[in-house]
Amino acid sequence: SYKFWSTQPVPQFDEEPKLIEEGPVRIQKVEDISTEPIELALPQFRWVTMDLTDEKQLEEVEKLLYGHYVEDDEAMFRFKYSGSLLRWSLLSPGWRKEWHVGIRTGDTLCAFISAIPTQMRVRDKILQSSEVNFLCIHKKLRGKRLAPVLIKEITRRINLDGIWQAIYTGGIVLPRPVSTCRYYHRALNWMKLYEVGFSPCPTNSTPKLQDIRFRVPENTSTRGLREMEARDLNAVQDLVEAYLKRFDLTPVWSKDEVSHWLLHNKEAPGERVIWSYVVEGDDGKITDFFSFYCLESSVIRSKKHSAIRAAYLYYYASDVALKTPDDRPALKARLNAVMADMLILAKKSKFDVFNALSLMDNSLFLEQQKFHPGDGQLHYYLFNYKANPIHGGVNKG
Ligand code: YNC
Ligand code: MG
Repeated sequence: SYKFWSTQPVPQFDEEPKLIEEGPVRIQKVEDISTEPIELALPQFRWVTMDLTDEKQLEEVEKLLYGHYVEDDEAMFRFKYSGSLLRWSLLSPGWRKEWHVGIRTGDTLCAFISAIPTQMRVRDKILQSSEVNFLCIHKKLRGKRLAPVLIKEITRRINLDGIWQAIYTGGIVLPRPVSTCRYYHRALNWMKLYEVGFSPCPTNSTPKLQDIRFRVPENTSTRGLREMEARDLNAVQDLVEAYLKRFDLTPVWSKDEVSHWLLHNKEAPGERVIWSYVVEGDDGKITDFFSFYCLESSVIRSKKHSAIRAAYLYYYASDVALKTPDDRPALKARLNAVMADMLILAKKSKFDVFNALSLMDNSLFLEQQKFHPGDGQLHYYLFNYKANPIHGGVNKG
């Protein structure tokens, strides 16, 4: 019953789920891709390419998402992407203006979809690919089959650049997830999360006790822990690359990308996006790395609070996994030590909650660090690539 998705080069639910040879679903040539935009059925609509280096246009996208982007099932919270977070997400190395696609009615931006180029590794194959995100349609234009039009238009623009694969994620089930993760939440400001209706109070506890339960120490305890700096780029790239080899679906980053995605740019305008830390051994070697980014959520109806400040676990790595690859207890102990410090640092930076997904090695520390599973799931999808199911190993913003 997926009228649109059943026509697309993605595995369908009725197809045999047994082990398959991995590869593209269909092969095309750039010459065969139309140079004309997909037709917009309604005459008052027109395609626009958004220039996100222009502050005014960036603000228009910010405003559309602010009012109309992803909400939880009960419509209590809505993702609130800041201008600087959008700049980080969409102006990454190699970004293309044509992949920032809008629809206007009159002067008003009423729909958006975007992609960025990325190399991705699926098991042993490296693919030139794209990452599609920020599909958003104004609430008044929902249910009009505009989403398939946006998806077909961005596919066309990506194909014209000779790229045939994409990765994307979503909370809804479509044909057919390659991986599914659960969201976990770790309260840092439990009382506020309680007041906005995010954290319920268990019947055998009281708000006061809950607040105490989620307190973190004042100071970190890992020796050699400090903020990542530009001089750490090579070491962090090597460590993260080696660590990610252990997973089946990962990005493959150039030095520029490592810098863009992981290094806090003090000169960048607007609110801070990324926090990255390293552990430097006594010999000067970088042994561990972790990072998180800031994504606020609007609280849709609360008198007291307008937004929740959430940290999302991003990439991390530890050389314990490389030096003693089979020693899970050693890795578990190390990750728990650094992640406990990460929570302290996030608390110091005024985050209300720390979010993480059930991927990479997160199962080794989520429960011990008092993360609790939420109701949200995140499905990962590959466009025009069949792959066997993947358990853990992706991470994205
Ligand atoms: C979704 N999230 O199933 P069928 S995530 C993909 N991703 O098609 P209409 C989606 N498809 O079932 P509405 C989707 N949500 O008939 C719905 N669909 O086959 C499919 N929400 O279209 C749906 N942002 O226009 C159905 O639906 C068809 O008006 C119905 O619009 C949907 O960014 C939406 O959650 C999501 O703004 C735009 O509800 C709207 O309801 C909205 O009648 C709030 O559409 C915000 C929200 C989605 C966040 C994200 C990733 C998007 C990935 C898109 C797929 C990319 C494929 C790869 C392309 C490049 C290929 C290369 C190379
Ligand atoms: Mg629609």
